[in-house]
Amino acid sequence: MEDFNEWISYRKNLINKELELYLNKINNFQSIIYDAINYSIFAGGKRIRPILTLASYELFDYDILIPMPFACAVEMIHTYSLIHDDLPAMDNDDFRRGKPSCHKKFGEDIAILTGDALLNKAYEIIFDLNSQKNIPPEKIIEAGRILATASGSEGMIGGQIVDLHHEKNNLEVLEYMHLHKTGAIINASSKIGGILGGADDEELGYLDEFSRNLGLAFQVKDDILDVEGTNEDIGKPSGSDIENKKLTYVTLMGVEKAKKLEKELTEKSISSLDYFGSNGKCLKELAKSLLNRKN
Ligand code: GRG
Repeated sequence: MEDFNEWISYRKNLINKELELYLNKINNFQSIIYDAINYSIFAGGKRIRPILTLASYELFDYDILIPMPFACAVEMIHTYSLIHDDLPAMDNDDFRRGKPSCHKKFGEDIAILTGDALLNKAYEIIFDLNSQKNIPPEKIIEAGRILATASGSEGMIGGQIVDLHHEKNNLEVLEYMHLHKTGAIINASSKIGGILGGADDEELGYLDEFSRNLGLAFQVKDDILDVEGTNEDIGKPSGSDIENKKLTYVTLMGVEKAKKLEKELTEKSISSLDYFGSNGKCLKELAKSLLNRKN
């Protein structure tokens, strides 16, 4: 769909330009941190989460520069989580986004600090009230709180702990882990867009439902891509989940059932947007496009 591809690339380019501005290299004694930050941020991510923030905001208003600081903050936190996830103490992955992972390129010490720096930069941007004059401070605080909770021990970090330290042998634990590890930031990305756009409780409820199911569908697809994707497309060796004896939707239920589940979750997520009428068209297209993604 030509229009939709243009819609996506326009937003992706804008996000990349803003990220460049925020992460501009400073030539000082610690300048290596900017090399590592830029290496990881611009390694070729799809920018799904910041696009979700912008698209959720667009249900209510057209000016996507208003939620942009939050969209960039979400991508910074996502990239920090990938850098830390790749470390030897966690998933020990040598490749990310088709390139050597941050610690392979810069060493573990710099990779840890790069993740930490991105996490802190995200909140520095959000709470720079001078650059966010068009948003009432109470909305900035509410959206910031949602991002912090989603990133923390009851969100993404909680899911990562379950992944590393809890026995995963059934669908209930698997779903809990992914709703937190992958789903929490996807959920927050969408709700933040809604909050900044002025969504009421009912509208936020629909965005919550939409992005919860989308986050799970996204993870099921990730598991399918691990067995069906090419190394080139997914940017790392395929089949690593099976090799590492990981419990995934595919290893638990087989690839065909996993595909059926992904489709059902995507349809469910799309139907939560019916409430928004024709305003929900682009967000629905975004959900559909994730069903067909190759990486
Ligand atoms: C280390 C604090 C900490 C958390 C790690 C999110 C996470 C928690 C780890 C990522 C592990 C992983 C590969 C999960 C599968 C789903 C996922 C988040 C994939 C990567 O997201 P994409 O596909 O990546 O949006 P790009 O590179 O396009 O941004």
